[in-house]
Amino acid sequence: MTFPDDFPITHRWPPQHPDRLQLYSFPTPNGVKASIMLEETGLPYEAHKITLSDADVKSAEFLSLNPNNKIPAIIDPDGPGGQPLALFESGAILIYLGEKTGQLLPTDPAARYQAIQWLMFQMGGVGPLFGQLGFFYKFAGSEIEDPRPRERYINEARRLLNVVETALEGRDWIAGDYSIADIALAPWLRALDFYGARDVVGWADHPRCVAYLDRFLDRPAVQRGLNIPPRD
Ligand SMILES: N[C@@H](CCC(=O)N[C@@H](CS)C(=O)NCC(=O)O)C(=O)O
Repeated sequence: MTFPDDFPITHRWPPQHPDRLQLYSFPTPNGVKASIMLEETGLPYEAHKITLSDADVKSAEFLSLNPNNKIPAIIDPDGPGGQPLALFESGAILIYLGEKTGQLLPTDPAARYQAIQWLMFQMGGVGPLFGQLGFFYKFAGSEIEDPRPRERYINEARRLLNVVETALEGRDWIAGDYSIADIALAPWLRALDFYGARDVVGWADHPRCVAYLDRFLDRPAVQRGLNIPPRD
């Protein structure tokens, strides 16, 4: 496989710098994980805006990269063995970039598995559950009369927030040192504000989570990554 010739996504989103890592994304809580990680590591990359409209994420060109029609996705023209590597799923992208750059993924085995553990906690718990909370509390699902789905996701979000609050006792970052686990988790804590759901999950009663998110948002690379690619 050669890049860009063997990658149909480039027909619609052509690279200006084919030697650089290509990011296909939109600044949502999942999308910014990849852009923040790229900003933190300093790896040269080129960002392409893929909106969440069907015309983009369900286009044949994007599906050729991610058959699951979701951002973010990347192509590294200089992947393992010098071959191009295409990758989707933000957790896999974070692990890959951590390993490629030797940054933000500890090399000590115990610390490494702690970081991966919290990354998985976000991928399998916080992300899907908070996402459903957003749907049932703010978006189309908020019009559904049956209160049970809404209550279910509010209660689960509260429970998950308590888990994070407890885990942050005596530490600045979720797995000890700043890592890919924080880049996965903190954007989802931030999303509670976007969903207008802070009060309903008792955000202010979680002072360690509040301080943790402030600490994350204070990082210059995070501020840059939150707006890549620009929405407009
Ligand atoms: N598990 C995936 C989830 C990605 C995801 O849900 N992306 C959303 C935006 S935050 C998306 O692309 N939605 C478009 C769609 O579902 O049509 C990951 O972590 O990469």
